[in-house]
Amino acid sequence: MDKYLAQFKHKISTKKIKTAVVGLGYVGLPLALAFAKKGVKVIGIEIDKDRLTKIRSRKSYITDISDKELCAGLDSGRFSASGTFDCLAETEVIIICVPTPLKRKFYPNITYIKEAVKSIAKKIKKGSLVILESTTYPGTTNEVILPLLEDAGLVHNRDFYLCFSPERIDPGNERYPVEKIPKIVGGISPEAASLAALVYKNIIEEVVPVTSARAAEFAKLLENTFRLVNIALIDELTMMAKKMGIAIWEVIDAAKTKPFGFMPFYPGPGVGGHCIPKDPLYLYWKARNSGFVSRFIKLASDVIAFMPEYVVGRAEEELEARGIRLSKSKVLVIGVTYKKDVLDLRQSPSLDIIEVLRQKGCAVSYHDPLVPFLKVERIDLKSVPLKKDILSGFDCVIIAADHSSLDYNLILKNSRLIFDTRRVYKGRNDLKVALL
Ligand code: SAJ
Repeated sequence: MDKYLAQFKHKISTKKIKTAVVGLGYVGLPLALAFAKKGVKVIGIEIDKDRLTKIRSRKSYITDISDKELCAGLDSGRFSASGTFDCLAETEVIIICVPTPLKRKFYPNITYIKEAVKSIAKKIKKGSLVILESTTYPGTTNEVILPLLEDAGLVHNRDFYLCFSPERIDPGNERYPVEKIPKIVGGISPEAASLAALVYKNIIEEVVPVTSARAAEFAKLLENTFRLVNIALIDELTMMAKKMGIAIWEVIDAAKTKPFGFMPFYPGPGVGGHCIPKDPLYLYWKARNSGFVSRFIKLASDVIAFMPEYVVGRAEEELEARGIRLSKSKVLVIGVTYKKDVLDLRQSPSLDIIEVLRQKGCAVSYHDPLVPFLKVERIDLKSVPLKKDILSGFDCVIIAADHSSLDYNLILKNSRLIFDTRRVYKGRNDLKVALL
């Protein structure tokens, strides 16, 4: 092993290196603070001025990070935030955690990755390790990032080392903080992979090396495609069971007693978040460009996209059974985030439910303890208070996100009809509670 590499590895293992984390979102900020907590100096590079202001005023904007944890990082002197890439002159590890949205359905948008890499290429300290964490299609690291750095006159395995290591944050899951989630690492070269493995060994108990960046990119997409397809499957079986007059929840509870070869998934109002509805479409796009059309991904994506409409259709059925026309009804949607206890509206099915209800002429309101105001797309609403006289004023209450802080007894006692998409009333056979 050449002398530089040996020295680099020693500096990483003894935490003598400085790390830059590009993008301080739900992935980058917890990662940066995890490094700082373990004694590694980290500079977070964040172009969003609002976020920078919040960090400097010692306020966290990420659900999973408390102000206290943010302040601990800042006060330790090992975490700071910057709005520019100038700090790369003193860092030797650069981890990219920027968003990878869709241009439109089935079309990746890796602009944020490209912009970050172009900025890095201008300021990188020669010999640095660059790691991409953003979820993307297999081949991005080899086919996009490597050429961008080489076009800047940099030579791999000399001026930079390049790796992919997928982020695996599960928002709202306290059982698995960053340090407890095994970390896959795949390099453009074995040297790059070995450096990245050492970087993560400073903060994560288990590092899982694979033989290439492509394998690491694909592993992440396998994980999230697995979830998308299985959630879509249970959503479809829920619609099927309803037609057959069978309660799907009881079926799931029975099936999950099987101690092997089964993993329960639960029907919901649709699939939201920044990952599950989107990441598999990156794989679909790359596969199609490689001459393979994934019917599973396409079908699963279509099934989950239909769920909000299905929910409104079911609510309409329940109202009509009580002699109320949906178009003349008042409906309260409870929970507008994409899943319980996580302040994140991205791709939230609740927003689609509100849209569909409105298109059907409904008077729609919402309540969400995490979201006092809802101003997205064509929605501009204020969360109504959860009070008995307000609840009783609605023809139907749809529970779309089952936040732990909600008073479900108050809702049950004072609502006329509850459409419970999350089975919060498990085991309470109350005529006013309808299920998917
Ligand atoms: N959902 C269902 N039924 C289920 C499970 C989930 O309807 O049985 C819905 C949820 O309500 C939510 C959506 O699917 O709207 C996504 O939920 P999720 O928890 O699977 O996804 P995320 O985006 O919050 O977190 C996921 C991680 N979750 C888990 O592994 C449990 C994981 O897939 C990724 O590590 C992470 O996104 C990521 O960053 O990719």
